[in-house]
Amino acid sequence: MSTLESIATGPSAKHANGSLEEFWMPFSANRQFKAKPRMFVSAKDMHYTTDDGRDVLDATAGLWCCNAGHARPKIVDAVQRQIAELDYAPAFQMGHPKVFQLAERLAAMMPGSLDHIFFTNSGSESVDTALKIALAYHKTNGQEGRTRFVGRERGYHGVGFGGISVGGIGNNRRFFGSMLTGVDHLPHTHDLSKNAYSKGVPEHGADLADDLENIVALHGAETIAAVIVEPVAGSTGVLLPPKGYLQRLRELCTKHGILLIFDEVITAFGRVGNATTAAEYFGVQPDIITMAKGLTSGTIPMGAVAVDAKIYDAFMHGPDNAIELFHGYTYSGHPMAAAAGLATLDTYEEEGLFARTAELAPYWESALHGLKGLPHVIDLRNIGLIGAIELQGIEGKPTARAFDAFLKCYDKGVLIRTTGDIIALSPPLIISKQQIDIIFDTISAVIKDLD
Ligand code: PXG
Ligand code: PLP
Repeated sequence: MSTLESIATGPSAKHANGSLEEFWMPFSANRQFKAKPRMFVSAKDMHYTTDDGRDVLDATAGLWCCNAGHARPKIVDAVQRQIAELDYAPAFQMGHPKVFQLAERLAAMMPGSLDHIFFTNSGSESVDTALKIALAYHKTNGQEGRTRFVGRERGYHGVGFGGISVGGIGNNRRFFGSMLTGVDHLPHTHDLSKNAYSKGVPEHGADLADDLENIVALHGAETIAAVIVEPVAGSTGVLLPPKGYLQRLRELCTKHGILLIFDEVITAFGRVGNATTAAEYFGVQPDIITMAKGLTSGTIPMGAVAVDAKIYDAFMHGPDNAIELFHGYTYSGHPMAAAAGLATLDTYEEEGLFARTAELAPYWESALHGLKGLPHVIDLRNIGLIGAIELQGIEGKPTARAFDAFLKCYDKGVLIRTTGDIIALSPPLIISKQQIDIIFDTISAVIKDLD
């Protein structure tokens, strides 16, 4: 479309920086945004700066990804140097040193024998990669009948066809045909009637894992390749695993020879406590972990899949010149992403940021639970540096009340994220106590002011 034509589509099409029409924004209300845009032009540490020069405190680490904060010097420097030194190296049949260094480093941070790392460019690609590895593993292992997957209601596993198939969000599935076949879903674990206002993991619901037995009874264990769950569901509003639930899932998967995949795209890299992964934090060992986001602190797109040694080893036979896994991306282990990843892991380590999560978590928890009793608030949930405020939706207008809170917080200089009528918070791990106070004081004032 020409500029003149786009201007002719109305005031929503114009902005100081040019036309807004052409860019189809992901997961966004395009027309609402384009009528009243919200633009960030720079970021540093805990803050964004808007195009009208306002500082906005980042209570969401971008989209759960900038765990080290914004424009951190070591990461910026590593990426700047990398692009001048080696911009790209072919990912297939060739290597470059940093991708091996990053895999070695990451494998050492993984729990148990998750000793091998496959690189991708996003969480969605990590999920599809993990599902494909699970299928190929069983086939390689002489159990080619294991082709089914089990996900969970209200699970988010990205937007690839594999991810939406095992995911449990109606809107993310219903427009997109038949997806993967052979998928069942466990019930979600969110139960306000029993667990409202729990601090940390809730008491009730471990038995919901036993539904896996029903699925096994229905199809036979010998048909099921893997179970995939988020240890803490992020996207659908911070749903915590009931005490003992993840352990129970692990026991059942082991009993039935089913691989257990933890999707840690949000929970990895210090988000839930003083641990690299939620698996380590909860002391439950999966067979595969998917990651992305915090791996590079959101700076350069990168995802990773950590797999157990027994899985990797199952592929490593046959002739030396045979490709073992027919899967990979042009940009798997991209030099820029590898450089950013190494510098990010350095930053986490040098600044002790995972320990910082654990140090701040009690303060965060009490600040969050200080909102109890405010109008519309029906639940408060937390773990590590994650928080959720569940609001009663407006009758007949789901999501409207929380979205209004989002706009009002933004106007007051705090970036929050909403999903349905739930406010989800996940600040960079460099946050100070004073900034925690600002976040909850602002949200409290905004909630009191909501319709
Ligand atoms: N798995 C999980 C558990 C995720 O949270 C993905 C996979 C997909 O990652 P990519 O990189 O393909 O987006 C995610 C992503 C939100 C929000 O506000 C959450 C995600 C992405 C964007 C927004 O809750 N999670
Ligand atoms: N489509 C075409 C036509 C391609 O040639 C390729 C890669 O070579 C792809 C899709 C996949 O792209 P990527 O490897 O970046 O996922």
